[in-house]
Amino acid sequence: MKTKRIMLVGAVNSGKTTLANALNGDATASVPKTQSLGYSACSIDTPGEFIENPSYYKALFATSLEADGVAFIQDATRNRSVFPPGFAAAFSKRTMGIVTKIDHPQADVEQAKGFLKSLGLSGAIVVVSALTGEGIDDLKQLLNRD
Ligand SMILES: Nc1nc2c(ncn2[C@@H]2O[C@H](COP(=O)(O)OP(=O)(O)O)[C@@H](O)[C@H]2O)c(=O)[nH]1
Ligand SMILES: [Mg+2]
Repeated sequence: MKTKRIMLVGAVNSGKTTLANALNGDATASVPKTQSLGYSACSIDTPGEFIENPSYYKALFATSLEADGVAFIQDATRNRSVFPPGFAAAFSKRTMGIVTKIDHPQADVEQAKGFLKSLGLSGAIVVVSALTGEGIDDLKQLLNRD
């Protein structure tokens, strides 16, 4: 079976590139600021600017056509969301939520899940830490199911 590829969408510094490295088995790779799309076997990493600036939304919609699904990334340490309510419904692919940085002392996982729920996701919300690896194997299994 072909590896499923998920597009990662989220704010600047939400942990997208670190998560992409973990999913692609390269957890120790350095994390340069993502200025452009990062294509890997399991993921398409997108710049945070694409969700923070509505004039880039069309780039997200176009890129999603090359992915099997779209994952919206919410940093558990942030007390705000950059996603417009209902935004997941604008994509024709399967959508899911991923809460990152759950290892952090300031993480508020329930608040982060609440932000993601307002997106109208078709799929699940999973919680992970790329730092400790918690939830990463579960996420990989979920991504490659059916
Ligand atoms: N504590 C903690 N920090 C993380 C985690 N994932 C990423 N970070 C940190 O968050 C910052 C932004 O990560 P990055 O992957 O570059 O975010 P991006 O801008 O969304 O690609 C970096 O300093 C990472 O080390 C995590 O699971 N736990
Ligand atoms: Mg990045």
